[in-house]
Amino acid sequence: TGDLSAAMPFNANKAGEYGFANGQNSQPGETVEAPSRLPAGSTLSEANVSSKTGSVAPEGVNAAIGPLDRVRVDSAGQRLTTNQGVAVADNQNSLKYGVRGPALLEDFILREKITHFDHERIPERIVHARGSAAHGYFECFEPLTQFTKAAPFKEAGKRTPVFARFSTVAGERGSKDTARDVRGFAVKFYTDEGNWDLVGNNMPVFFIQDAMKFPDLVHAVKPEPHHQMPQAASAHDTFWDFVSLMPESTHMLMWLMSDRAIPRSYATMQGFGVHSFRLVNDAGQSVFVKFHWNPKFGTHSLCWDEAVKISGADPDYHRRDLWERIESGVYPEWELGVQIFTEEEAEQFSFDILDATKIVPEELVPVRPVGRMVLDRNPDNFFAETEQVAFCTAHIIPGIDFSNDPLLAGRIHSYVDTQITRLGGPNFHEIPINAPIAQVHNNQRDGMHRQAIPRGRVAYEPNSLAGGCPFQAGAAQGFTSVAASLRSRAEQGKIRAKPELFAEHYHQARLFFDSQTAPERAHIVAAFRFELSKVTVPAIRQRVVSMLRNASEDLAAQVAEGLNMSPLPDAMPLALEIDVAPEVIRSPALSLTARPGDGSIKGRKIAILVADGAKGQSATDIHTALFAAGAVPRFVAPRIGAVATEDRVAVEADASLENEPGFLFDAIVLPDGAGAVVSLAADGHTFEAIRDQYRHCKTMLALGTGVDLFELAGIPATLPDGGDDPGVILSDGSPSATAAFIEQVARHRHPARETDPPAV
Ligand code: HDD
Repeated sequence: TGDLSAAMPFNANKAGEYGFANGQNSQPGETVEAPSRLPAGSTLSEANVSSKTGSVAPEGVNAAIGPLDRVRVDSAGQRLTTNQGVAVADNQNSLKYGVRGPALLEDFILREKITHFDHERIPERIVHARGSAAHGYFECFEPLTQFTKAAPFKEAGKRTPVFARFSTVAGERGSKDTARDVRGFAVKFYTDEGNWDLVGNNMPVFFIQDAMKFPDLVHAVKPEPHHQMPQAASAHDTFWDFVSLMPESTHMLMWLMSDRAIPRSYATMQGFGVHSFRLVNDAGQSVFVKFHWNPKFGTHSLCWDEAVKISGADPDYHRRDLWERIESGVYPEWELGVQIFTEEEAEQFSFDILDATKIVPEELVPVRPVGRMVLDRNPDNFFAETEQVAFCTAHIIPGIDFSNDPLLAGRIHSYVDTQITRLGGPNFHEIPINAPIAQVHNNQRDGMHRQAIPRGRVAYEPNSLAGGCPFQAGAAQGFTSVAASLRSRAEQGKIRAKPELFAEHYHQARLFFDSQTAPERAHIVAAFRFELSKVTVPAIRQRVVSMLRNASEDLAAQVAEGLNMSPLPDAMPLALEIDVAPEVIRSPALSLTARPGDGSIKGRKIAILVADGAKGQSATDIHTALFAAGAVPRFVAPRIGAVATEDRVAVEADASLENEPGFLFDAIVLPDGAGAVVSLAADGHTFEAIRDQYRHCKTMLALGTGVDLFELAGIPATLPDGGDDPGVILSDGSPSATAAFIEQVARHRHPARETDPPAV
């Protein structure tokens, strides 16, 4: 089989291993088309037709697919073999001396299998261990060449393949998705000028200002070392001990205690590059930039009670959501926005743009949309792609550069360094998911797991034996660093210290808190109360409240009250004595209510409760209407399977109240039909589902007699202030009632219903 068509894109002797299955291609000279792996109707092409020139990829082509295709394995129709390609006759029994005799050391098949298994696990990421990822593309809206020569921003419509990974920070690899935590938002751009990793979070600021403190922060938030508790939670003494001694964390704590820390899904959270970076144009001129990802489907969060319950019923809630959205074609999408400002402008700001605990308010520098990212393909294999992907802040390309943010400086070192342990050596860039689509040529050689087979005898430069190749690209094509001046900074020499404005810790914490709506502020208060009530050392609680007094007396007083702390501790002494007046004291852009997205209900999960005696037609009608609106409606009954409907219209429940509890859904529909009401009322899960929906401020629709279930569940007829609750809808099955329901689901929540403690 050695002389297969030279056109085959793989080692012809290994056809089966590389996905050309069924043994069809085992005839010499025969060329067999690989079967398409993509679902019918997919707009993606499997062929990697990118010429790597940077031209616009045709619609539907993802240039990253080709390189990955080379290593895809499809065993359909293939014999089982060892890793050396030796066919295995018996995969059930080890080799023994007689059936009851001892196993033999010579059983290389058993030993290879067990040895490989013994080494299946690699070290999990020290932070962001728990994550989920997807493939997609970034599409540029218009050339940004005035500011940057970076490849993704060169032409309108240009598409750059991406791989994006979302994660929690503190929890281990198997921990729940809905912990209160920061979410990682890391994007690898496979540009035609090399890989660019934008390794951000769903919050635009960070806990600390200097990488020197990162190991301390992580040790404080991780499970406590003596008993390894709690998992995936910041609600414990060591975390609050540390942050209360680090007042620079106050701003980040506001974000962490807000609903931002419990996103509804990865598709509905913002992302931020956090640091100030630089954009550099062809002329070598640079500006500062902050990166923002804004989700098309809006920025939406869970509420705490909901997050806690979900973590029990579906610890994979976010992973599943991302997977299912992509499988069902509701592709997660974000707009990339940039805030661009010059060094001169930055010098006038009341805060230091090198300080990662500060935002640049959107009211000060507007966010300019420059492109969009669409995630449209799930990975084939979690380990090979999601686990082995290595994001590194050091991975930048011509046109992007760093700022002097001291947190970023440490990161530039840390990520490459950690991959060497995690992925077993310096060749992690050759793992397919990490390999650039741009060509790689250098004189780096050898190391663990080297894949490339460099030809020739030259591995040095300068050389004459290889004609001087690979040759230096020169400043016109190659990466050059911005000649960043340290203008207006006095010559200080080597120093371990911070710029003066880094010592102002509270203005932006106040800005965040004051810019929230009343329900959002209430959630922040409740989160502080919850977290600090888990802290066992009273002095730590006191210290946090004394710190909060500097940000907001209102917040501090409410938290203290929630903790039965009286009198209030003195405010923590300020680190910065001079008064710097902030430019912006209210930023509506910081409230989730400012980010409804496209106003659609695409991707929302809606439970349509059904039971024997339900009016099947009305349940089916609402199912059809919700599906048409892009939502994910599911029939949920006391038991899965066929429902004996009153009108004999076929309804099949694909979920039960037991396996998909109500809080997993964004909204609920109660069925028409007196029989169904009786059946559902006999199952306590029904009332749990209805009360959770109400408590979590979700939209609820009762069809016809379904309204009786509201009453039986004790759902209040009005809002606490006596007004009508727009999120509780009674329907006669008319299109207008359905439209009203869809409109209210799109609003996500109805917080006017909320009381603390909850009434229902
Ligand atoms: Fe980090 C992983 C984001 C500060 C050191 N970080 C990691 C990931 C994200 C972030 C999204 C997961 C990437 C993936 O999906 O594989 N980290 C941030 C942000 C920070 C930040 C937005 C502040 C602005 N990180 C930070 C500092 C250091 C690190 C200051 C060290 C000095 N981060 C790491 C790491 C990780 C990591 C230890 C763990 C696994 C990995 O890198 O690949 O190197």
